[in-house]
Amino acid sequence: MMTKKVLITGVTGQDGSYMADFLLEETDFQIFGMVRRTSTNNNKNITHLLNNPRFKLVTGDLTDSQSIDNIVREIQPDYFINLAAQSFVGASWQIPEQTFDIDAVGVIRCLEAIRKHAPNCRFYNAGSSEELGNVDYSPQDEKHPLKPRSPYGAAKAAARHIVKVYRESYNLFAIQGLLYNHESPRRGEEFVTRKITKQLAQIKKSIEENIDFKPLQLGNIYAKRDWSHAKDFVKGIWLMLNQKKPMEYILASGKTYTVKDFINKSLEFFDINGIWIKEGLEEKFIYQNKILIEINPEFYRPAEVDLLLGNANNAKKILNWTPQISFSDLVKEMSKNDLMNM
Ligand code: NAP
Ligand code: G4F
Repeated sequence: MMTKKVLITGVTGQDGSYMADFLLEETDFQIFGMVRRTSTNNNKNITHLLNNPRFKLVTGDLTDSQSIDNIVREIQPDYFINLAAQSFVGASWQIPEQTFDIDAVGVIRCLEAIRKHAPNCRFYNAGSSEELGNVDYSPQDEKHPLKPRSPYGAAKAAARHIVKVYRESYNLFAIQGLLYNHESPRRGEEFVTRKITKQLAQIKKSIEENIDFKPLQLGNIYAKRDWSHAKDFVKGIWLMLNQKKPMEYILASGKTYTVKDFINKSLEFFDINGIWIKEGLEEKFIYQNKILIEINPEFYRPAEVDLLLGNANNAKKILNWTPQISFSDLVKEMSKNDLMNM
């Protein structure tokens, strides 16, 4: 029997790199990781895979239909896992057109290539709880209406519709999971969780060495998110791709925490016992008479998603999927990793 082939886009990112690790460990499939051309090396999340004979890099870009078309035609993948995106919500107001081009039109480019060259290929697109945005109820389930609040959320919502249209028009196995926030030591450094653990690790080291440091500056620390570990989610994506019928599910922990809860958990790991003072833009965290954390309105968004809390009961019941890593362990792992790499 021919070895199955999996194409993963976004392989240099958090989820793409964990997906490649997972499939190399759990299957004997050949993995193709798509990377885009960059002027400097961007492979830190996949360095450990580069000599693996079952892992091969291919060059393409979601904004370039010819590259996607050529890759699908040449590889003829059995699975196409699209984890590439302009994934930072905050930046999507500055680069709305590029965000839509990559996160929505890019999905059409993938679907067209599959339709023409590999119609039996199973396609997964990375959907997001940001599509739900200004939520009507909590916890949110798969029936919740799409109410995006950011150009990023709107692009992912458009992608969800086009995936459904291609599924129904051409009978493709094409799905878009609806995933709540998931993090790890491989998380990009501008996302709030990694920004917190990385900068608090730096502050901890500065305190120990008695040198000056800049306070950690944040925006809305009362936004609530349903955070999990990315390793748990790549397993859920793979289960979704291997069902009999192309059904779409929510993956979430079912618990929600404020950004401030995340900060407090990380401070606990670093053993920094200070106090929070004042409110609103004046709110600060003080330790030994020094400001460690302060609010900077620059990090507020033009429109905020105040609360996300997912109901993953369908994924639990039908896919037998449950997240294994708790919020507390996630924060500890990220904080420890950043301290060790200081
Ligand atoms: P990430 O770490 O930011 O990775 C994004 C990946 O996309 C990177 O490998 C990046 O390549 C690649 N990429 C960006 N633009 C591209 C383009 N034009 N062509 C080809 N590749 C491109 O994101 P992540 O956290 O792993 O998220 C994976 C997917 O899940 C994304 O679609 C994201 O929107 C979605 N999602 C994430 C979460 C979450 O909480 N993590 C939740 C819901 C949905 P470079 O390295 O070259 O920049
Ligand atoms: O870490 P964030 O930037 O993630 P956000 O916006 O929730 O988006 C992430 O999760 C989505 C799933 O729901 C994904 F689709 C998306 O790709 C991405 O992975 O911000 C989390 C919260 C927001 O409410 C933000 O306003 O933290 C708040 N926040 C407060 N201060 C901050 C900051 N966010 C960032 N990035 N930086 C701050 O200084």
